[in-house]
Parts: sequence; C-alpha cells; structure tokens
Amino acid sequence: MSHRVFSGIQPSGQITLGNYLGALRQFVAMQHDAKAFYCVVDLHAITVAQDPALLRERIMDLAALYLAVGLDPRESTLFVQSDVSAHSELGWILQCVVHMGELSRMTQFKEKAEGKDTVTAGLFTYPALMAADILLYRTSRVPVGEDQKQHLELTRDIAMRFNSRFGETFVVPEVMMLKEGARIMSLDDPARKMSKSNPNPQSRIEILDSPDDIRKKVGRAVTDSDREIRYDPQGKPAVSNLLVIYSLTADMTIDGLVAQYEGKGYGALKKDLAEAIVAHLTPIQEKYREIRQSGRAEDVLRQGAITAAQVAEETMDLVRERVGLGGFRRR
Ligand code: AQP
Repeated sequence: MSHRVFSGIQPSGQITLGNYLGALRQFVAMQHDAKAFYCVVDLHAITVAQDPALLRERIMDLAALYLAVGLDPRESTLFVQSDVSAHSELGWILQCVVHMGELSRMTQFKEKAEGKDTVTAGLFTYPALMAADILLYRTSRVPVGEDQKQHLELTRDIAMRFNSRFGETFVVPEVMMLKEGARIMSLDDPARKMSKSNPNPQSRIEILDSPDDIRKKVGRAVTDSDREIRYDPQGKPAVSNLLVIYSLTADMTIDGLVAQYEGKGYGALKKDLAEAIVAHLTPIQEKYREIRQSGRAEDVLRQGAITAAQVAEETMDLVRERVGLGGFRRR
C-alpha cells in the first residue's frame, strides 16, 4: 500500500455535479490502491454562518452520499472532521507557521469576502486548517477540483517550512486533479465555477435533484451566441462546459460528442445531456435514499472517527515533540 490519500467536502449545501465530477468520483477511483481518508469537513463549513440543525442534517446527507457513490468503509476511512480534535489542534499550530501575506493572497478568501461587511477570522485562516487536515494523515495524494489548487500549494509550502524549521515531520502531498472536470462551471454564468453555496439554485445541478429539476436546469442553462456545437473553452465557455459534463456523465469523448451533434442545435444537445445526467444520477439517488433511511452512515462515521483519531494522534505526538509543546499527559 504505497499511497495515503486524504480529501474532504464541506457540508455547506447540497453536493453539486461540480463536487461530484471534480472530486468525489476521484475519491472512489483512488480508494482501491491507497490507504484513503475521506472527511466531512464540518469545521470548514462553519467559517460562514450555518444553521446548527441544518448543518447536522447535511453532515448525515454527505456521509450517506459518500457511501452511495461507492466509497467503501472497508477500503476508506470515512469520518467527520470535528470528531477528531487533532484537526483543530494542528490547525492552530499551522496558523503559527503560515504567514498573513500568504493567507491574504488566497483567491477563495477574496471571492468569499467580496461584498461582505464582515467575515470571520476562520474564513481567513481556513487554509491552515485545510493543511492540518491533509498533513495529519501523512497524505501523499490529495484529489481535489481546481479551485483548491492554490490551497494545496500553500499546504505544500507549510509542510516544507515546518519540516525545515522543526525537522522532517510531514509528507509533502501531491495534488491530484482531473484533466477534464476539475472545474465545472455554473449553468447561469460560465465564468464562475459551479458552487453549492451560490444563492441561485439554477446555477447548479445537485446530485439529489429530481429528474424534472435536472431537465429544467439544463434546459435553462446559458449557451454561447452562435449555434455551433464545438469544444472551445475560451471562445465558447458555456457549450464547452455542457460538453465536459456530458462527456463525464455519459462516459463519451468530447470529440465523439462534437461529431454526434454536428449540424444540430443546442436544444438537441441539452435534451440528451439532461437524460445522460438523470441516467447517471438515478442509481446514486436510489442508493442514497436506502442508506439515509437505514442509519448505516452513523455506524460508519463512528468507526471512522476511531480509526482516524488513532492515525492523527500518532502525528500529533511527533508534532508536539518537534515543536516543544507540553506532552505531560503522556509522561
Ligand atoms: N465547480 C467545481 N468543479 C470541479 N470541482 C469542484 N469542487 C468544488 N466545486 C467544483 C471540488 O469539490 C471538492 C469539495 O469542495 P468543498 O466542499 O471543500 O468546497 P469548495 O471547493 O468551496 O466547493 P463549493 O461547492 O464551491 O462549496 P462552497 O460553496 O461551500 O464554497 C473540492 O475538491 C473542490 O475542489
């Protein structure tokens, strides 16, 4: 077992096709030949205000979805971030390693803070907690979408700085991004990525959307000015985005799709795309409902928290020793 894999998703809304195609599907593919840890990152979700009862529901929704898409608790450790307190502890230590200037350059912070009167300190220091999540498990590979690339680069810098200051402690992780699908764009604006917390629900397909909602949302998706169906992310970003989604959900090449729709209008493409998404998501939704009703996810998360905490504590013992912190509980 050569690789350690870690990744997470925030329970900050209903999971989108962007989260699924860019991240979640990679989680499933990577669990077979690695020791994998997949987390519901609830501490990240509270960097913006969350309703407590809704947050709890969304944690369980996301855990059930992890299982429904094919994450197997016999292969992957599935757990909730706040159940392993080492995440917060290492997050603090890494806040004392990362620089204000580095955090200020993070584009996700700038985007999320834009237009707000006030934002939490947690939103600003989020990348230090994310670095902690990853480094705790001595992770070598992190499957993520493109929006997380900058945070991953900072994680690597933090790991290298820590190692050079305190001695070899952390594995410096590699980012794993798909060539296609790493950045699925909004249906209403192809200049913005699809996001679960976008206030406009028409901007995204949610994994649990009904077939009718999927058909309506795809039907209303913006398209580009001329009628030609071709793959050109710069010149025709909206249609190119639809082609990427189509290719990934129907498992067809983009070239094959372009040839298939030559001379046909956007209407035909959208109609077939909606059906491809419905066909792809229906079995996942069926499994999800069954798992959600069974209460199985709770048992998985309970066991996952125990396994994850053991691994995380081993790392923390070393970190405390390296940094020169306390340690009296164990003496
Ligand atoms: N549009 C996207 N295309 C491809 N991958 C995406 N991811 C997010 N959006 C897209 C990837 O999904 C994983 C989980 O993301 P997250 O929950 O940590 O938060 P995020 O990256 O900020 O995603 P959202 O959906 O935009 O959430 P909110 O609205 O809560 O901030 C990550 O691997 C991410 O790259």
